[in-house]
Amino acid sequence: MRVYLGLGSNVGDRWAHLRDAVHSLEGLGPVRVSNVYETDPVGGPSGQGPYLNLVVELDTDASARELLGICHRLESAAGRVRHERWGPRTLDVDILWMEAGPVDEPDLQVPHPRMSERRFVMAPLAELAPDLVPPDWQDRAEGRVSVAGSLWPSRGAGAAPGSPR
Ligand code: A4P
Ligand code: MG
Repeated sequence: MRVYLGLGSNVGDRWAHLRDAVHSLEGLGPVRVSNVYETDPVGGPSGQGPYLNLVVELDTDASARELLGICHRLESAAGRVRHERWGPRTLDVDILWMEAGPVDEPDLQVPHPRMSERRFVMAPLAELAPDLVPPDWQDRAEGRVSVAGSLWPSRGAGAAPGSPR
């Protein structure tokens, strides 16, 4: 089943946090990875640094609950400490959409309820799943984004690379 995860980092070695997380996700099965985008923070305290964001497509039979556990484990592995909502973080991993269908529970909503308002989600998602993005997302979504490169330039298209693995 197709699943899309959104990853973001704006603290520490942002390229390394994203690369390590995607590397772990590859252990679950085949993945497709968008370009990495440099993005302005949306919401949260003023003065936080820019994010790097990307989207990963997984092919997995894991349940939404199992995926949420995986997201939290990846965040812990990156040393994430939660201070405030939308605050700076080494790694955020959100479930964006699941082919298995929607989930609406107090601590888990899929599709992610705010994804279509955010360019940092829509731009990388549009690369992998144009069927999931509204045609007018560029007008509706907020926050500036630009392609920063690819996690593994040798594996696919991408502009300037981050630190090599
Ligand atoms: N949760 C509910 N649904 C989901 C889901 N679909 N995927 C719950 C993952 N988690 C989900 O999240 C709080 C709780 O949301 C989780 O424990 C889970 O039970 P969190 O990661 O601890 O806190 P958060 O990320 O600060 O809150 P939230 O509401 O998830 O934030 P958003 O809306 O995801 O926004 N700007 C840029 N440029 N790039 C970013 O990546 N990220 C955010 C976070 C804000 N601004 C950003 C970025
Ligand atoms: Mg989150």
